[in-house]
Amino acid sequence: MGPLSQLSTEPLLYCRAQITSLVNDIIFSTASDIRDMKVRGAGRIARAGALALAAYAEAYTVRDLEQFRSDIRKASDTLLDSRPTAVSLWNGVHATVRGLKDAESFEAAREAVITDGRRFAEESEKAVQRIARIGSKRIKSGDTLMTHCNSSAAIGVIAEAVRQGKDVKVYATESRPWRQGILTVNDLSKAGVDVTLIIDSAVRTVMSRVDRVFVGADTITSSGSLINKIGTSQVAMAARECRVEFNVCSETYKFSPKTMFGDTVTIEERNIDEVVRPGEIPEGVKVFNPVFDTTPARYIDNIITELGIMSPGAVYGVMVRQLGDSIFNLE
Ligand code: RUB
Repeated sequence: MGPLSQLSTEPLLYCRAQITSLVNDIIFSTASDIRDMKVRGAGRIARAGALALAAYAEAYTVRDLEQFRSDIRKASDTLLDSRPTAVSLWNGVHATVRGLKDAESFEAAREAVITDGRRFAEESEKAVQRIARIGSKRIKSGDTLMTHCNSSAAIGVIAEAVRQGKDVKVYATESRPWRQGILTVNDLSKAGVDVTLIIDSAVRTVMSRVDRVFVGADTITSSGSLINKIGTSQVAMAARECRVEFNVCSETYKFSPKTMFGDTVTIEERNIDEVVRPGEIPEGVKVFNPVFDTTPARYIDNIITELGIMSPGAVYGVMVRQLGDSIFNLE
């Protein structure tokens, strides 16, 4: 390559590098927003992942199918590495890239990622709205409810019941250490709900006044167990002891098909700075900060999904039906 061609291609290479780094920024900034919990909640992170891949595909300029496939795979892995527990992100990313394999041209592959990413996000929003309509029917005027953490699906159900004119009271847990309960009381208060904030250790005391619990889901396993914000299982056990109905509000993209084949759900552990300030405890004292826990299926009365209300025992059948033939490619 002579000096002339070097002169003419260098600016082009420079521009291409700039564009590539801008395109990669879409993925890196979404992954870091999810990791730092600027975007949080299982539904929101799934939509953010799907829309980031769609935006990445839209901005992608190298018109080479194999290169595109490989870069989308890397982008997907970067997003999936951001938080490990919510299967919604995995399902959202896989729903977005599913057309890549059979696409015969770069244009077709890019179009598939853009369309499927946007479709996933739209359907996810619709599922949350449908759950609100279905779940609200479980609530009677005069009910006292409890919710834990900050779940848009659970809040949607309660807000819809109040919108229909039902008179309900809600206890919302603080949800240490991130205190998502503060978001919840703000959300519910904006929706006109009579809401009381309680500290997490008040759950057992308050449960005797509660008629129904509504929580969200990060992941539901093939055996119908729930993985959700740490403390959910204690809420469920207290509810069972007091004979209080325990409802999980979960879009079906929070069902984990991987658990059918023996995969276990990784429970995220976060930095100890979220629990104690530097210097607050003696050196050598350990801090354990798991941010999700597992509620066994036997503590769950209803799983409220966009397909309807089901028992934990029905989850396996729904997974098989939804996956169809693709079930054989999962193991
Ligand atoms: C949020 C949490 C929520 C579920 C469901 O944890 O556990 O209950 O994600 O939320 P974090 P949604 O704040 O650590 O992400 O119904 O909004 O999907």
